[in-house]
Amino acid sequence: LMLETELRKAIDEDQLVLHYQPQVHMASGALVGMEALVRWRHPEQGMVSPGDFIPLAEDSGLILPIGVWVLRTACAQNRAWQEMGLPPIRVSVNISARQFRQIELVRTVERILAETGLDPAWLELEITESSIMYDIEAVIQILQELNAMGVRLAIDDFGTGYSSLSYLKRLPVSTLKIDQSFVRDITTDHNDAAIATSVIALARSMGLEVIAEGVEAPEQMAFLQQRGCYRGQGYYFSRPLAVEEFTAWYRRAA
Ligand code: G
Ligand code: G
Ligand code: MN
Ligand code: NA
Repeated sequence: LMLETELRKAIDEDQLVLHYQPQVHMASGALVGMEALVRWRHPEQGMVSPGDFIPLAEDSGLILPIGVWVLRTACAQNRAWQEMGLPPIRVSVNISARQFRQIELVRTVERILAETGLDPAWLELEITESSIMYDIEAVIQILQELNAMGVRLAIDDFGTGYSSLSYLKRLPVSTLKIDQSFVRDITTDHNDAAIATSVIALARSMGLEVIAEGVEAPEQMAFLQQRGCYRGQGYYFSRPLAVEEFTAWYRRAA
């Protein structure tokens, strides 16, 4: 309960920050996008990772104001980079299950895009399989409205949830993200290799983009490219970076 009170304060007192992790075209190293990842700059405990407060934020409902803050900050930052003359790329924002259960999400996204002046094409929302499956019919409607607005939609951690493949054709998503748990041992574990290969083939045959997460080594990158996955995100390219560091990276790679 104390943590909840502190988290409430964190929102009001500007203790949350976003870091950005590059997403690259692996062959050329060109920057193609970035994922916004929230951190809590706690006055005593230092940087707290989202794994340690997002679950609490979900349970308490604080994820709703946090989610609005994350969306607004990421969209405003992306617009600011464009205004600096950097070539436009997409920013991906994680949306939790609880946010997705609310039809207000559509209006919130619309309002934030209008406020920040960001073109919807430069925003991607990452949703997990479990949040899709929670209430599939309601989610499809929300996704269709976001898609009609021109916002891109990605399924995060693909392959780790319980989604039935038959739903995939009904979802207006444009990207599948191969979960890092399959990438970690991709060159040594036959099952992980088979799953990653299948996800790539599925994405390609359905005309979806595919990106691998958690790429840490050149062998993993080579394996993915050989099977037709050309985009990657992971420590091999860069960790998530604070705004200033990311700006320097952006200038170099774009
Ligand atoms: O950055 P890190 O690997 O520590 O993130 C841990 C988890 O927190 C990941 O599953 C990531 O998707 C989630 N996460 C990071 N930022 C956000 C955010 O802004 N909103 C939500 N809902 N989840 C986030
Ligand atoms: O659940 P989601 O896919 O949004 O989580 C992304 C998380 O993965 C972030 O917290 C980020 O810090 C972490 N991450 C990013 N790149 C790598 C990597 O190469 N290896 C590992 N182990 N984690 C990574
Ligand atoms: Mn993600
Ligand atoms: Na993921």
